[in-house]
Amino acid sequence: MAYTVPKLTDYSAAAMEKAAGDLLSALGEEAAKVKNDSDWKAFRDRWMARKNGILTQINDQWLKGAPKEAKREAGIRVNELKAAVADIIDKAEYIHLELSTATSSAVDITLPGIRRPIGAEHPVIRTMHEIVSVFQKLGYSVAEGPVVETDYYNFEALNFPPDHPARDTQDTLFIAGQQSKPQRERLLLRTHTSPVQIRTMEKMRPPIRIVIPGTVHRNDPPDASHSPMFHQIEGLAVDTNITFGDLKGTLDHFVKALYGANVKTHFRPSFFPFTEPSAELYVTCFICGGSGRRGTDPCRPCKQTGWIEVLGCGMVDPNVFEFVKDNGYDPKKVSGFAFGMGVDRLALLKYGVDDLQYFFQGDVRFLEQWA
Ligand code: 2NL
Repeated sequence: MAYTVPKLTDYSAAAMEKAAGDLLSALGEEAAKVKNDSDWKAFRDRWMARKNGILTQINDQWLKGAPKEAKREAGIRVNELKAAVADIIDKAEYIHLELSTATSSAVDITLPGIRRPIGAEHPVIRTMHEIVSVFQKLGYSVAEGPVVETDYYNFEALNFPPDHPARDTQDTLFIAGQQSKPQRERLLLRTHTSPVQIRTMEKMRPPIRIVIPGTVHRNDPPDASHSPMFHQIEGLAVDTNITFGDLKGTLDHFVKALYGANVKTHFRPSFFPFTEPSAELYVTCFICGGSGRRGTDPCRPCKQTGWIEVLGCGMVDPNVFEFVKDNGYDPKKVSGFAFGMGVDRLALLKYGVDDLQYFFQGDVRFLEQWA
């Protein structure tokens, strides 16, 4: 006989347990009898139909009919039961769909398997791998380090003065409840991957060549060009007699490997607390080819200048080496260059995406374009 929802008069734990057990075993038996599409539809409607389906009935009869003092307990149990029923029906649907793709209920072993969509590398991670691999071919090692850092590694050892505006909570995300600690021990989300370079210099004596990819955080509200989390790659080369010429040659090679041998580069003076001198590296705009125009329209990515900023760089400030001097980094004996770039921004430019937020929303319609 077909299962019908019984009226509950006894709301004790044991009685509810039995009622739930009876319902689930009836559900299992009926699910096993589904043979074809019309069985499936009848089965689904009998259990799930909003109007008078069995799920609706248990809600109306068991829950709404419960005496006041049993309501809370009955609510919890009915919810658990509804979740279990929905889960079994989901599984039954999956099995039904798999079987109905065959011509009969017997498994046809000559049919191809069920094709599952394969994932694709995320465009930001793909750009990150491309950049890292250019440096690996030059002999650089890859290092990673913690995202939660101390003020010491994120700011102090990088020659940021104590009152530098980057240390403000407007710019940096701090871990709460650290006020009683000395400033250098306070925890924060790293705002760049440079702390890993300090950590690496503490562990490894010169000469070194490293690149550090990773996520970083800033206290910025999300918009088309900002995100509180983004990706950075920094690099560092330290040896005896490293010069600004080495920096220029290395980074010129890097952008040609990434954008093609035809691009031209130029360096403009800049400032960073941790390098002296400092520069920004520009390449001829790969959208307009350097003309600043696209047909009769102005070129937007380069703001009509014909040049696009790719990264910041410079010669490591001797004050930074002072913090790791005891591990062989005496600024009188070694020198080095360093650079840093925002991967997300480079990925936006590379793929012509006009809103950074697409990278972080996880919408498959966007991401499958890289599959
Ligand atoms: C940018 C600029 C830069 C560095 C990062 C660095 C690290 C150490 C010492 C010296 Cl340990 N410098 N990193 C140097 C120059 C620029 O990043 O615009 N990043 C997105």
